[in-house]
Amino acid sequence: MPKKEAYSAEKIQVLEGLEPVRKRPGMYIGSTDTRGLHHCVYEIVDNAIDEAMAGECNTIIVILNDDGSVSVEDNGRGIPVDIHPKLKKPALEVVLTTLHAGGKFGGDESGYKVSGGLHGVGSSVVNALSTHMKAEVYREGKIHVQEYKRGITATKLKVVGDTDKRGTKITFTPDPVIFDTTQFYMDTLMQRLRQQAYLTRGVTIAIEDARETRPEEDTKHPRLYRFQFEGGISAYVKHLNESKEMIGRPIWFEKETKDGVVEVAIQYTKAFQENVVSFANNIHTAEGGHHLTGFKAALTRTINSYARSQSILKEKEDNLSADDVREGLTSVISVRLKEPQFEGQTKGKLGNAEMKTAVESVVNEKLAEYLEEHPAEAKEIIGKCMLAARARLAARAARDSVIRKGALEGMTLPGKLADCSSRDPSECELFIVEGDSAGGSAKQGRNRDNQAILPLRGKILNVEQARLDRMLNNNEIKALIIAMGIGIGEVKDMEKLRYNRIVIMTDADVDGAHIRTLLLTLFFRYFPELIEGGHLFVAQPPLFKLSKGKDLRYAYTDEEKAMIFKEWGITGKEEEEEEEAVEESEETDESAEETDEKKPKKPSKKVNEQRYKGLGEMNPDQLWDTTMNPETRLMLQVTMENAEQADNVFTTLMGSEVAPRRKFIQTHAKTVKDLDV
Ligand code: TSJ
Repeated sequence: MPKKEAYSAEKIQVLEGLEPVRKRPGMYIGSTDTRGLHHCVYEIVDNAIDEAMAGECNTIIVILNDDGSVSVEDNGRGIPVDIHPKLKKPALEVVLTTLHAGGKFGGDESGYKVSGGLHGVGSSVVNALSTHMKAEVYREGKIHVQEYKRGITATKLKVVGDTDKRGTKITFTPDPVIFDTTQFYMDTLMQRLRQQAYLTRGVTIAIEDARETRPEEDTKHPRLYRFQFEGGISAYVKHLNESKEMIGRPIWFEKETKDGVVEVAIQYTKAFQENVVSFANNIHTAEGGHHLTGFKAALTRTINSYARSQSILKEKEDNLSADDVREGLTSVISVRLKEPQFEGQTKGKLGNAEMKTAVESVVNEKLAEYLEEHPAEAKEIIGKCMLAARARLAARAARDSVIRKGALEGMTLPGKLADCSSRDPSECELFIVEGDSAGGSAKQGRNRDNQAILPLRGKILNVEQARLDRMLNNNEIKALIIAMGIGIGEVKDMEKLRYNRIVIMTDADVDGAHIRTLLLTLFFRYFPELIEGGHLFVAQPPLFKLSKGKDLRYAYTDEEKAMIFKEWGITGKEEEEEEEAVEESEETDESAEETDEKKPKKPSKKVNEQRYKGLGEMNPDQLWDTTMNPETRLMLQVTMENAEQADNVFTTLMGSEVAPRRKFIQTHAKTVKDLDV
């Protein structure tokens, strides 16, 4: 076959190779929403991380460019540029224009440890979904450049100069025809990059925001972040436990088995929550899998056999259960294997059965060794597990008494409930309101026909102090369950739901966020049907009341406040002065607010700002206008994903600098549904 023809034949094959990606992008990157968009960055970064895991680079930088493109650069060997013997094209071009070509071109099966091609096969997919991609390879003293448009080679591979650098730089511009949005968020990217930095000990991963105009959410971030953790997953565990009382230092071990490398870091805390995070080839396995099963089995076995060998656990006593030995435990399990199989609904479950044995044997051996060598710490850990066992038995007895058939039956509606007059569930709403004073405002401000109010005192519901199952015994929670009408456990009956919408309404502060998480967790564990049925909502009260003369406005975020001020022609400096003036007036004349509301204000161009510190500060009319009136309110519908996140302790995988509320709102902002249209 003449050479030229062979080349064009290849070319057609490649074109066919990427065409399905543009036709059905969701099949390749999961979705074309903001998640899919960010996924593109991860796909590219994964390639650089593979290079780092091969021990060939130590720095990766991600840059959000001002023109909407993203650059990812490493200081590795540089993607090979020599001509691929079969395809007769530069290896670089094959990698970026052929489906599933990533890492495979070397034909190198040298193993999981170097991990070339473990993942990151998606670089061509990203190329196909980019209006433009540019690859720069610094290799053997030369700068090699090639460009592509929508996955199609646009320029021949060229040498454009000399360099003493080594590495690969990929710059791509996501195609707005494919993606619903092409706006990148630092928060989202940082979260993942930080996680990857923990998983690849010692490697520096930096991100720079070089955009002139950033999304509002990002303006509070510095423009440059650098993640580097010498402690690897031990540092990760420490980070996850930052706010908790820890028992000893993180225990860390790593071992290579015939099936792959197993790395585990664990640390007990005095808290009750369990937080086990697992990864396979740096990919978060949210649904667990065999590696996790192996870990749990080994943990239970090793702790029990140590406790018995030391006679801490007496002969006649039962073994500690798997739940007991995981209470208060934080751990990160990271395995690397040759051919990972991801299963489950969200492909977040490791399907390789051999990893159970691999992890199990490593943890059995290394943990036993550790306990033997650290008897004081071991004693404290066992003590904690025994405490959990005792609490479990007590809690089960208590819960059984609540859940037992009929326990809630015959109980009258709680006295604290201000019910609505309608008995048609389809139009009824139940507001769960934090605090009695806010409850009072809500009762006065509501539409009595179809809105019921149940005030809850949040303070007594501290999830760190009380186990969730014990919470069911709490009178506040009992009142809620009775009010909803559906019962619990075996006697649960969704047909009896008394309100079509159940709305959690808490203060916009840390305590409020805490109570909200707790309620979400409760709903997630015991009433998932309510969430699945779309019955659960979170109210969004405003943060500020702003007025200028007669113009009264509410702002739900700091950014919105700034925008309203801007609209009113107030520059930053003036605004500051005004704020000071306002603060003074707030302190000296607190009742001015109320009277102002009722009488028309005197014409004044004075700008007034009130920051709501809690729902209780709002008078009934304000609460109605801003938060409860179906015509004007903003409510977020809770999805199972949201609730599960709350359940997983939403600080997981997040930096401590991000306030819980902020994170919560962000994750929800994407699922806002306009409920009342
Ligand atoms: F694939 C990609 F374009 F998305 C991409 C690849 C993006 C980025 C930011 C980096 C990389 C990448 C690939 N960095 N380093 C490498 N290394 C190799 O491709 C490579 C180099 C040399 C050898 C060898 O055996 O000599 C093998 C490989 C896999």
